[in-house]
Amino acid sequence: MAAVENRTRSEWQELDRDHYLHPFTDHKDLGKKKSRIITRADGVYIYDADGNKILDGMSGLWCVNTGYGRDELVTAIEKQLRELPYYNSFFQCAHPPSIELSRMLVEVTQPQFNRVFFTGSGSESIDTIIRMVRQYWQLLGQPNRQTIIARVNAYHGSTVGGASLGGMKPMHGQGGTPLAGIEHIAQPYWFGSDRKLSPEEFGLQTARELDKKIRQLGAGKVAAFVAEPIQGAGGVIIPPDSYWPEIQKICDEHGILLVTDEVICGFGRLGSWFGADHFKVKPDLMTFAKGVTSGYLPLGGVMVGDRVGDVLIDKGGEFFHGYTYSGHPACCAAAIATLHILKREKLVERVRDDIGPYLQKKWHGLAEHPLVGETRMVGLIGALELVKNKDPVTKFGSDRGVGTICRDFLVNNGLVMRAVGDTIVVAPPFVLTHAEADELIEKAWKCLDLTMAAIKK
Ligand code: PXG
Repeated sequence: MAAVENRTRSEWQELDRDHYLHPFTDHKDLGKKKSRIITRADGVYIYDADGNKILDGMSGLWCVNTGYGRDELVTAIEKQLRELPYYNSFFQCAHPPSIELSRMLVEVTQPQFNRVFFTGSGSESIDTIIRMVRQYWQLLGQPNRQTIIARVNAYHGSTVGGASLGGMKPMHGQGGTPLAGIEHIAQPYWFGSDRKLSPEEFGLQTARELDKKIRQLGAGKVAAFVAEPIQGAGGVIIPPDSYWPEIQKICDEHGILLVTDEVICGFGRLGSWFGADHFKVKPDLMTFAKGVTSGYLPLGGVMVGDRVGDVLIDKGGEFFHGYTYSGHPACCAAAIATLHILKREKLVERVRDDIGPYLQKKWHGLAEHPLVGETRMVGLIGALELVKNKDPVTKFGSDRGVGTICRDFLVNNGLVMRAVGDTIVVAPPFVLTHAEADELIEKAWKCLDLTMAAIKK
């Protein structure tokens, strides 16, 4: 075996196959196909061990929002590592980066948010939510309010709490999840319905499932409703405009806490600082991760609104919860630098007013392709639906794996997008130029053609 710096692609692949267990992966299958080894990245491009240049239409995994190769982030992290690489925030300690980041997060979030709890990931943030909302009602003398309502096909992470709250059926079959006291209602996926209702009617109908579920369980039993503003991993499900206002109304009527999971939508993805801002709802709590550091280092957290924060602090005593890496100084330094970049380069505004609308227009042009049944996009997060027939809409059988065929053509032609069943999703970095957007669309069109030819065979 060659020294690390001289290893060939196939040597890396063999070591990978023998020793590395990947997340969400069928290893028998991977052993046959072998991993694509990514060795470096710059701007919106990643490069593999064979030197192929690939446009990263997924920002890593919905996170490298300010793009690769940012010296400013590396310098900020390095400076912090030299000064104070680690210290904890337990036992009455704190350090400048975690305090400064808290202040900055309060500044970019809605006025009810004055406090933040740091974690290391989106999943840990969701676990924090589960414990925090249940503790809140306990402290208010309503210990029966413990049930949390989430949605079918939601993704909230992979810890026991995250897998339970998420609505991914295959995950629930493994490892004893879901936890007790978690309920799921339908998702606002209009294209996935029989489309007999208008999107607006369908949005109202699915939102009212929350009301129905609360009444069925008994309002005194329900602690919170948790949802992604736009479902990401579930296939970029953009709810009809009628959906979120109705959800807010129902939460208010029953007095239950509203939690938005902003792990993907937060920090500008929709062209607003948070998904809640875009949909004009007022959450009591928000989870975040990913884009807060542009993915350069792992950091997550929970924005705690005053309704919950005041009770936890005034009545709560010690909240027996926290992680070794809560508020890790280097991760906080990465987040501070990311926020400075987002503000200085006005990237949130750029997604809203410039590259967002530019890519959206071209993306909707893909709807002309015979294989595309629907296109949708908000800010820089979008999806297209591959269908067998457009009118009337007929889907491929899930056994045909058309989405995966298309995804493979895309990657082999220099563009990363993800397949969620037969839905192709996209979420490029905010620094995507117009020329790079053109390249993305050209490659997408070409691979739709290749997919069509392949499935006709
Ligand atoms: N909430 C949401 C909304 C997410 O998208 C998590 C929580 C969990 O975050 P961590 O940091 O614990 O992974 C996520 C993560 C995919 C994919 O295939 C999406 C995620 C993670 C892995 C894969 O789209 N989202």
